Amino acid sequence: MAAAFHILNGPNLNRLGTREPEIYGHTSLADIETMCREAAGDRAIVFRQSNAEHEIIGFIHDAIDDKAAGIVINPAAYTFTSIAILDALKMAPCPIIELHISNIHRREAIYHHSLVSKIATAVIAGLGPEGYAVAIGAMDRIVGRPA
Ligand code: CA2
Repeated sequence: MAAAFHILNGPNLNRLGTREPEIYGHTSLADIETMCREAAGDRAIVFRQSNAEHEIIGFIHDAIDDKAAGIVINPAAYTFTSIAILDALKMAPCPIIELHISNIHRREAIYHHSLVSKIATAVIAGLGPEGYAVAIGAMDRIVGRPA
């Protein structure tokens, strides 16, 4: 069986679909998980969310220990602040897609400078919740690429 994709989600994303639909849509994180499982087909998906920085670091360590084929991460606000999450991601040997539901570059300046982008294989932003399915399709192609 193919190695899993780990889909990791940061703070407040457990509340998705409850406010600011003009930015984030009406889709809940549970809906997004279903969408990811459909997009992944036979490939195993580990789908996790935490509001705590240390738990997200633990999720990244788990992905490394699990020999994940790829990590898709929406670090939410930690995108812009967390050197600890950046350091954990640097240890991952697999491709990493940084994902944002909104287009962070169209928003206030505090959302413009991602620390994670420095080490991400690719960045997806502004496709709404469907960005997760796009990320899984892209990750499939990335891991299928010859070295
Ligand atoms: O667009 C994204 O996916 C973000 O990573 C979401 C973060 C924000 O800090 C980033 O700049 C961009 C914020 C998540 C807020 O979660 C919500 C929960 C409920 C309703 C609306 C948003």
